[in-house]
Order: sequence, then C-alpha cells, then structure tokens
Amino acid sequence: TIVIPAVTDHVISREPLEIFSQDVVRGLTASPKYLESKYFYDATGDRLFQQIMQCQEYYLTNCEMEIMTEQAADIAAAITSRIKAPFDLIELGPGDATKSIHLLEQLLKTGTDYTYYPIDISANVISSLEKELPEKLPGLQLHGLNGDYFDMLQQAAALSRRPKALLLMGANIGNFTPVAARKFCRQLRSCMQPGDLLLIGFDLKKHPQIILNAYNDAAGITRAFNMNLLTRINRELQADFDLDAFEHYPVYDPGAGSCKSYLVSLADQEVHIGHADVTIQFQQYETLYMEISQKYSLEETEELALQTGFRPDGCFKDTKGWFADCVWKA
Ligand code: AVI
Repeated sequence: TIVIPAVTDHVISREPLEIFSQDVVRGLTASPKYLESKYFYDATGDRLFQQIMQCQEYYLTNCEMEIMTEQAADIAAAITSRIKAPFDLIELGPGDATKSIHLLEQLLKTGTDYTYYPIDISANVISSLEKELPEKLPGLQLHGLNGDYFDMLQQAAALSRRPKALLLMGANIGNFTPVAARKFCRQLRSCMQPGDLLLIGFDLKKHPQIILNAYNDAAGITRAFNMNLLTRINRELQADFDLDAFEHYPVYDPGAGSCKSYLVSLADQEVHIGHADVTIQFQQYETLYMEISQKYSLEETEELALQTGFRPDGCFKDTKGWFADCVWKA
C-alpha cells in the first residue's frame, strides 16, 4: 500500500524579512564584512545552484551521483545490516532527491520496511517530492517535513520511535566552518538515539586547482550565484548595490582545506539599505566574505565524527576518490 500523508502536516516556516535584514546589516557592519550563504537560495539562487551542479567544473554532483548509482546496493546493505527495519530514513536538504532516489529504490527492491522523511526549509521542495516521488517509486512511504532541520527532527522523533538513518548529502556540511560543523554535528547527534545512523557527504581534499575551478566556473554561473545575493538584498531590502562594482573572487587554501568566496569592492563606494535605513561604506579592494566550502581528508572526517559523539563506520568513495559518503553510528 502507498501511504501518502496529508500535506496539512507541514509546518510552514519562512525566514522573516526582519531576520534577513538584521543578519545582512550585522554582516555588512562587521569587520571584515560578510554575508551568510544560507541566503543564496531564493528562487533565482535555487535555479543558479541547479546550473552550477551541471557545470563541468563542479565535479561534486557527478562524484556523489556515481557513488549513489554504482554503490546503492552496498549502501542499502550498510544501513539494513546496522539498523533493524522498520526504520525511518530521514534526509536533510533532499533537493529533488535525484541522488537519494537510488538508495530509496534499492531499499524498496529488497523489500525493506521504511518510511522516507525528507526535511527541507523550502515548502516547494517538499511539495514537489510528495507529488513526484510516489509516482516514480510506487510503494514508497513518504512523509515530508517542511521547516528547520532540528525542529523537524524533533517532529520526526515525536511521530515514530523507530530507529533512524539520517542522510546529509551533497557536501552541505562543507558550508560550515570546521568549528560550526562540530557544533552542527553535536546537535544532530543530540537528536539521535544510540545505534541510529548518519550517512554524511564530504568533498575530499584533492588538487587545489580542481577545487578552485569548481568555484570559479568559466561560464560565470558561480559568480552569478554569489552576485544574486546582492540582487536579493537590493530587491527585498530596498538596497542599491551596484553589481558591476564588485568582483567574484574565490580562493582555496590547500593547507586549511577551505575554499572561500569573496566579492571584492572595485571602488570606494557607499551602499544604502533602505529597509534598515543604514549606509555601508566600502573601500576600494575591501572584501565581502560570502561562503566557505570546507574540504576534508578522510582522517578529518573521522576526527569530526569522534569529536561529536559518533563512531565512524566505513565510507563510500567515488572511483576518483574525490568525494565520500561516510557512515557514522550514533
Ligand atoms: C551547497 N553546497 C554544498 C555548495 C558548495 O559546494 O559549497 C554550494 C556552492 N557554492 C558555490 N558553488 C556551490
């Protein structure tokens, strides 16, 4: 039987404009200036990110896709041999589930009893999955949860006491600094019971030029992706950023494993944020820090697991060894 829960179960949570405004002003009045990359993802940002994932330079998606298509049976077995069905498979930030669908399909093929809970801050993502996935995967038990990861994890825990396997794919952990990643993983762990599993994707350290190119594609999509946040601030907060007066400038530090994207102000200039009635001064060549994409060695992924209350328990790599989906046991 197909169980499709009522759409009304969703908790609608939107980032209120006031919080956006405060975060933007806090970042632009800090020294050095920064913006939070979680704000990249408005409708245009979502579309640009889809395009980034299709860029030849942005290897991450293909690497993880190879893992999920070629090793779906092994990943499914890794889960079912470690936790007992029936269980909940909870995906944080599923996107269109094009990667996880292979795992969902494999689990269905082997007759595993599980319910898939995609969690996303975007209501669109959840309603599309609820519409499309049961058509593609007849028999899938699906319950979408729209909201903040941790609020929705609590809700999932309240809905069922079954063992849980969490999926955090797409190297999303990389968009935290190492310190913030530890905090995030500890918080995830606190939502899990001993024996629950986490499958977590990491972009691995590799030749620095390959990494830098992934964040500096020749077609300029990543540039547009960064610039789009300025456009969003202009539109939503009545600001007057002149996009031509900023240059997209990503750097990769192979020692630290951190790829950081900056916008560099090309001139002395002033930007007015109408909504907050704040004027920001930029000096020529002053930087605006936009995003971190942290890269890990396999040893560093294991350290992160151990520091945050998990036991690393194997990992799945693509044939190039550029990306890893790691199994952590709570
Ligand atoms: C979503 N996240 C894992 C992407 C990354 O690789 O850091 C976001 C991104 N930023 C620029 N390109 C892609």
